[in-house]
Amino acid sequence: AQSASPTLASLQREEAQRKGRIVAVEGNIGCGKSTFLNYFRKYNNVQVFEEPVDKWKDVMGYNALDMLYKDTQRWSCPFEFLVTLSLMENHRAAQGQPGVQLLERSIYSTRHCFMEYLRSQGQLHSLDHGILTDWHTWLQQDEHVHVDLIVYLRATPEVCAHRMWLRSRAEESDIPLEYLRALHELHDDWLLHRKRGELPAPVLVLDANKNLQDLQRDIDAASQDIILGHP
Ligand code: TTP
Repeated sequence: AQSASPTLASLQREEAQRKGRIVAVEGNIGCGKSTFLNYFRKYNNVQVFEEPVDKWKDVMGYNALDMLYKDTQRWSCPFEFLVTLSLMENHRAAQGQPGVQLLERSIYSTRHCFMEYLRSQGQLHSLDHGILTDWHTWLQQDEHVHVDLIVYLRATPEVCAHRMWLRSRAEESDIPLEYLRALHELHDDWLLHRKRGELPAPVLVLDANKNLQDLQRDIDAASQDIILGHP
């Protein structure tokens, strides 16, 4: 019977399920990436890969995140290597899985936002930056860093600062607004103005200044894009 034949949408859904789909969630510190990821935990075809910030607070007994903020010049290089390793672990775990894999960040924001900021401030020596960049170039050639979509949670630096203040991560207590402003520009340059070369995937921009309730409406409206991609 006609009603039993599959629709185009259902075929696309099946295809996406079979192949798997990798979505990286990006945006400034405090923009709400964790809240966004938590929202998707209710879907049983979605797996969430969080950034292991807690692990960065205990690396062989050292609080690397705290050391980074206390003496950025000294610790930025090993910290960026640490972040890159953590994110590569997530990339690799997500590849080849059926369903939707939601990644908190990707190695791309480490490179284009954080490493770039640290270099521009002279807090990452140009030799350190060069070696890290070579590593990133090599890693990007690896099939395991494939991403199908980037969701950019775009919030003003002021909103991010307020949310950071609400969550009060001790290590981040002295972060100045200027740092969030600079990171905001770098995310925009990378994802909106495309100043950092070819993007690894299409970008879906969501206005993350909204409160959670309003943002949820946008997320629900965009879920089709996030889960299946454009037909
Ligand atoms: P984020 O990766 O922005 O994670 P978050 O928990 O702040 O995100 P959200 O509030 O949106 O849920 O940053 C975590 C910490 O790690 C933050 O202090 C910035 C730092 N960091 C670096 O210093 N370098 C890096 O390359 C990355 C990815 C993070």
